Amino acid sequence: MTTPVDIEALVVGAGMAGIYSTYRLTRLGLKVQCIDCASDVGGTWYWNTYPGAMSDTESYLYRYSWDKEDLQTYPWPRHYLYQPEILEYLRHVVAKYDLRKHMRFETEMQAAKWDDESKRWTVSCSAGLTFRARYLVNCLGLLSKPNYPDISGIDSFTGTLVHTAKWDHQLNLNGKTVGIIGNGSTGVQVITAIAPKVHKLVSFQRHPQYSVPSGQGLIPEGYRKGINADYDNIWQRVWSSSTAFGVPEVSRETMQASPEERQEAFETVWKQGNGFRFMFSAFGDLTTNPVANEEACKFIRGKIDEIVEDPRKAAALKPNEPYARRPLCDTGYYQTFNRDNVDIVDLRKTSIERIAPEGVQTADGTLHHFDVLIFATGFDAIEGNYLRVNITGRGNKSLQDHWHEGPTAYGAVSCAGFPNMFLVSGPQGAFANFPVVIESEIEFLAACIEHTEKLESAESMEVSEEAEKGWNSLCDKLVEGSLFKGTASWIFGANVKGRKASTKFYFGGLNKYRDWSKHEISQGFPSYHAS
Ligand code: NA7
Repeated sequence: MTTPVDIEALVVGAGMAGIYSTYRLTRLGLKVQCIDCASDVGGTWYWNTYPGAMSDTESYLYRYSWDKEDLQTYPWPRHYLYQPEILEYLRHVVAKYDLRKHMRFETEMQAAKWDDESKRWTVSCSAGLTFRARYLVNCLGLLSKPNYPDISGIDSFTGTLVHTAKWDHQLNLNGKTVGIIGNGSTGVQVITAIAPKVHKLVSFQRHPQYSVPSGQGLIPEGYRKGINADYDNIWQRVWSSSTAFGVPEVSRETMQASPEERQEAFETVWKQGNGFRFMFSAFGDLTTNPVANEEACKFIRGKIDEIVEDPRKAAALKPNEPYARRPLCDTGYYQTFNRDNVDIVDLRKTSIERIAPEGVQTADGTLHHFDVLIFATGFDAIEGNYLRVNITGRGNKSLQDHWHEGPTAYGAVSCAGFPNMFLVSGPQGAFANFPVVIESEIEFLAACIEHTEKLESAESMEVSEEAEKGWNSLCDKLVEGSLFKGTASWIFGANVKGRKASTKFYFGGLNKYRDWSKHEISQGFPSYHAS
């Protein structure tokens, strides 16, 4: 081991969370080092460079809230941002605040160990580098460890195989025969983007998705002016909302409306665009009342029938489970299947048997030949990134051990037995618009660090086991009655083989999360003890 470099705070990850953490902690006067295994800033938006990659949060909210001047001036031409635009924005913030001097790239945290005597974390990184820090702020990302499907024969494929989270920019799809496995947020974007380029595209679809139009397009004249003039109110509304997506959250019950009113209400939000608007702005009970939920499902299935001309493709695209996965929106996904060069294999009817050297072999005996196979199969979300690093807290307890029943964290930021360690976008954070969630968590941890810095006879803060267990029970309780719970997806860890499903989000809403945070801060962190 090389001689450790002494710093005050180590921020691991230079994505949206790592950038803001570095900004906040340097503003507290701490000596901060931020590291990332990538060769530049960006996190999610550094890695996810597949065709069509974009945010489904409206541009005016997919940014930091704390720089008013930047909010008013930084350009965004369309309602939604594409990946290169987000990456450019993040680079711009890093440059504007001169944060790069605190950052080191191609440096991966491999192990972190707490020493209770010196009250320091020793963090060993790639290239033999070691840091000794009072605070360890993990901004490892919610969705960063790619998940590969558990299908036999993957290595035998002789064409080009690519995961969307590790896109190969040398890959030219023009005129190619392409198969894609996965039709979540990512798959829907890729399919829509590449269909016009490729010779043939086949989507292998296990669960169809309910998707609504995003409303993407250039912003009309005067739109930006209106947003700029109202930004203060906009943020106030976002912070006091549950989902923080800037859409109205209504309480009207679906079944109280007449069939005509229902149709009209769904039609209005469909036309306005945005997945969260469709789910929360027409009626307030789509995620809790199965009867109401089925009304939304019927509406979207009706749209699929209207849009998709080939009845076989339309039948394949229509989901029959509740509308209770992450709400998707798109820029013409269902329409894409009207193209002659785009087809769909309904894996509810025939499963994938294996990947063969030539392509994909399905159980009905068909061998689908491909030049390129794309995996849009998602991520080992939330804990996936943590469990590959050896993090050891007080009394030699590993984070793996601590999370053997599933990942938990008090307020989504602290684990008992891991003093002065914080997580951002770790387990049990608010299920809401992520930039806003990230900021809210960082505001909390920065306040906790500031508090610790002022302690006279102690150097560390550690959350109590009781508080962490209480938060976990609260998360379990809050998800009761939500239709999300019954639908297998990454949101509960059900997408990764061998991973125990658990409650990985706080479904109380961002507003309640922020109330909790304000209360804990104003009371002097009663759930923590100093030592
Ligand atoms: P998701 O939402 O986890 O989607 C992964 C997709 O891959 C989904 O359609 C899965 O089908 C499919 N999948 C995974 N394994 C297989 C196998 N073995 N066979 C067939 N299909 C498979 O990941 P995304 O990257 O799209 O989105 C993640 C988040 O990023 C998203 O929610 C946004 O927050 C941003 P399934 O539905 O499990 O049947």
